[in-house]
This record gives sequence, structure tokens and C-alpha cells, in this order.
Amino acid sequence: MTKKNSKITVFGLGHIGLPTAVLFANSGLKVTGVDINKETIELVNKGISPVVEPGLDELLNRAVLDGKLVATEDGVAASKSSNVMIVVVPTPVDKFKKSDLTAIKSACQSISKGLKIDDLVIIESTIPPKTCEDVVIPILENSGLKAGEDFGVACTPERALPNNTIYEMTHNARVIGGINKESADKAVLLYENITNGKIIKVKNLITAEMVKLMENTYRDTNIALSNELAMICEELGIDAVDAIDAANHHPRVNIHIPGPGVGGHCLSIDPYFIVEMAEEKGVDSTLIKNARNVNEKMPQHVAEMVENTLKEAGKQIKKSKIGVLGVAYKGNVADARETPAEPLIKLLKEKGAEVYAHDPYTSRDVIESFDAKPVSMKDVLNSDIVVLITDHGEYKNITPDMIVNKLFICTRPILNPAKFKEKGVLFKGIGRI
Ligand code: SAJ
Repeated sequence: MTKKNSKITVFGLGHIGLPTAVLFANSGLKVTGVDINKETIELVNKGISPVVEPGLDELLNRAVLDGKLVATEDGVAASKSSNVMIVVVPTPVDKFKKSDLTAIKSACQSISKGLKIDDLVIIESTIPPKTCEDVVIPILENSGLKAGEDFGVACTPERALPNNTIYEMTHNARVIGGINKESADKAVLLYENITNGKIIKVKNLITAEMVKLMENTYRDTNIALSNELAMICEELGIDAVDAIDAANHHPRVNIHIPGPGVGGHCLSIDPYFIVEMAEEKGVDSTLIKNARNVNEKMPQHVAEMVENTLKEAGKQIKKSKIGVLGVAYKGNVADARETPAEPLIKLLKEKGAEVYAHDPYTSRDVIESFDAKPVSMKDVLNSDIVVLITDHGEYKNITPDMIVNKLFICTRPILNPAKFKEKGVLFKGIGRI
């Protein structure tokens, strides 16, 4: 697994797969990127990143110009000419909240057709515990080769944060598990090419699969606790944000920040992978399910807050113009996957409101796909009521005089309620008084 003898294929050139491919290529290894999307392949081969991520364009350009990275649709040919295959494809949940492993299965099928003695297959996609054993390995063994004897298998879930992916991929600790010691050791040597972070070797594949799910479930559950405490505080007349801040001064307390719900492709999905396996094994997972439930209901709480605030001002929600600030799932990113803005807009429209939205990062198409009208920030601020959903940096400079009709729901604790109230704005927030 040194620079000289490794040829890598990365399956999936998305938010995580592309930076992974680019980092290996820039470390001097020969990398082929495989994707099912023709446009992605064309862009990557031109050195243009289809993914918005700081620093990625420059690194991609260099990798392509140096001839270290090429993209193709042909996963079988790529596998035949590589000795390491890394799978970084999406693993969503379906409408029953069960994992959809279609992309993993398809990548593994291509790999099995090109698999050779001594190859190493690495799974980086987030997967339910036991997926390597139950799904990945049986497909790879269709090649006629035996996992752990003829070829190696390792699992190293990606844990980089969007918008800081390059830094985190090269500095975060990385967890690696293998089907055997040889597979894990080979994977460690390989990733030492791209990371300065600590590499933690865990006992086996299933432990590595579980670690990633535990991390995101911890965050989701913690945020649910924070959201529930915030809603209780609203009724008790306590400013939850101040109270949480005070509680977090305790050396062993770290309550997360309440908000309009949990979005993104990780925290809102990964807990279900644990629930799925717990149910299969007949083990209780009430806490994890309830946490998801609390977070998924937050848009409903925000919609009720909008309706009640309009009522308080003597207005009806029906036919009201509601301006939404931010549709991305979190601040300073363009990503709107699983964003709480989407169910919120739907609920507001069901209540008969007209919804307008602005986001400095997300495209107009995304806003339109949520059934809101994309408008300027000024237009949103001119609405009957303004609802801030995303904590984008730009929105931290909003001042009371900018809220034209004096009704403001600020679901993120990025502005000081007192400053707005003293200027006559009816200001509401999650857990704010
Ligand atoms: N959120 C809150 N309150 C908080 C923190 C976050 O409401 O106190 C919301 C955010 O607004 C957002 C959602 O939660 O809607 C998720 O945001 P996030 O920043 O916590 O996480 P992600 O989904 O962007 O990235 C997470 C990270 N996991 C952890 O920090 C444990 C990242 O390291 C992982 O790589 C990523 O999931 C992943 O790929 O699994």
C-alpha cells in the first residue's frame, strides 16, 4: 500500500468521494473515480468540481492536470486495473426509514467483476451494522474469490464535516476495522498517505460500522434533548439558550443548540440504521426513535409559532406572505438535503400562506422544488412575517429596522431578542422569551 504499488478506484464522486479521490491523487497515487452521473464525470475530467466545497476545485484541478485522477462510468474496467477499491456512495433511507443499499450493492457488483487476488475493498459509506458481512462480502464473493483469504475487506466510515471537508479528512481521527488484521493494516498504510490524524484500529468491520452511527446518534439525541428542553422553557418563561449556556459551564455538561430541526444527510438518517438493526435483533431503541421524533416535529412547532405570532398581531396565516431566510440545512453551506425548511414550507402552505424564500448559497431550483418562491433578502424582510431557518453568516447582521412588518421568528440563537423587542419587533425563537 505504498505510493508505488497502489492503484485506487473510488466509487462515488460526491461530497465525500470526490475529496477522497482528490486527496489520494495529490498524494501521488493513481486514482480512477467512478460515478453513474455523466455530467459529474465530464466536470471532474475537466478539473471542475460538481460539489461546492472550499479548496476542492484547486486540488481537483491539480490532480487532473498531473494525470493522477480520471473519472469514468465503467466501474468494472476501473476495478480490473486497480488493487484498491473504495466505496463512497450514498446510503439513504426509504419512506419506511429502512436503509436503501442499492448504490452499495451496485458498486460491489462492479467490483466483484474486476476483483483479483490480493485486492483490498474498503467501504467508506455509512451503513447499518453488519452490512459488510451480510451484503458487501457475499456480493464480492460472487467473483469466486474468498474474502479474508484471497482479497481483503476494510471499513473506515468518513466523518468529515461539510464546508471543512478537506481539513477534517486530513486531520480528524480515522477509525478502521478489517475482516482480518492484514486488511486493517493495509488500509492503515493507505490512509497514512492522506491524513495526519490519529488512526484508530478497531476489532472488526462491524465495530467500525457502528462507531460512525454512534457519533451521529449522540448528536441527534443531544439536539433532541435541547429542543425538548427549549419547548418546555418557552412555556415556563425561561430563556432556554441562556439556561443551556449556563448549564454548559458545568465541566461535564454539553447540551447542544436548539433549532428548527435536524437536517443534512447524516444526523437525520444514521440513527435509523441503528434502529433497523435493533429491531431485527429484538432490542429496544426507544430513546433513539423518540429523539428522531422530537427533531422531526420541530418544523411543526415552528409552523405553529408562525401562526400564533400572526394571530397575536391580529393577522391570519391564510393568504399571509411569509418570508423564509435560509433553506440550507445549516449555516454557510449550500446543501439542503433533509433540511427542516422543506417540511416547514409545506406546513405553512397547507395553512394557506404564500411562502417566499431567500438563501445566499442554495440555488433557486432548490427553493422552487420546496414550493416556495425564490426572492431577494430584501423581499423576504418585507413579508408579513419573517422566519429565519438557517444560521448563515449574512443573517447575523440583521437589525430590527430591517424587519419591515415587525414580526420575526428567529429559530437559531444568532440574534439578541432584547435588541429587537426594544425596537418594537414581536420576536420569537426556539426556547426564547
Ligand atoms: N444542529 C442543531 N443544533 C446543534 C448542532 C446542529 O440543531 O447544536 C443541526 C444543524 O443545524 C443541522 C444538523 O443539526 O441541521 C446537523 O448538523 P451538524 O453540523 O451537527 O452535522 P452534519 O450532518 O453536517 O455532519 C455530521 C458530523 N458528525 C458529527 O459531528 C458527529 C460530521 O462529522 C460527519 O462527517 C457527518 O455528520 C456525516 O457524514 O455523518
